[in-house]
Formats: sequence, structure tokens, C-alpha cells
Amino acid sequence: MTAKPTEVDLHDVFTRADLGGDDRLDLMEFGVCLDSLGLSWTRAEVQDRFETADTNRDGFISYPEFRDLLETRGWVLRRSVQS
Ligand SMILES: [Ca+2]
Repeated sequence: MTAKPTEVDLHDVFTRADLGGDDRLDLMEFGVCLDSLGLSWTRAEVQDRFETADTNRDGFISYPEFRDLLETRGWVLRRSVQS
């Protein structure tokens, strides 16, 4: 029950938060994602992380950006399934 989210779970979280269904998250959808991951951040922190994650500055978080953010920061353990 306390297992870390896997790659598949992460993608599931991303997809469910992607209310627009366009494979990218806006700031509000990003917040939904964080809530479902159990990461409770303030609005300012979410904004800060959003800007950090949006590496190509298009104003949206793509799944690679989302995954990289979480893995780089060590918030989610990388799954060793692709060894
Ligand atoms: Ca982006």
C-alpha cells in the first residue's frame, strides 16, 4: 500500500489529470496531478515547480517534462523495468 508510484502509475496520474486530453498539463491540471501523488504544495510552490518543469517554455507540462521533474527531484523512484 505504501509502494512508490511506478512509471505506469505516473502516466496514469498524468492522463487522469489531463482534463483537456491534449497530452499536456496546464497549471491547474498540474496541481491536480500533485494532489493525486500526495504532494501538498502551496500555490506558489506549484507555480514554481510548474515553471521549473516547463523546460521548453511553452506554458504546458508534457509527460516527459512531468516525469523528468519528478524523477530528477527524487520525488518518485525510477522504476527498473527498462533495464
Ligand atoms: Ca512544456
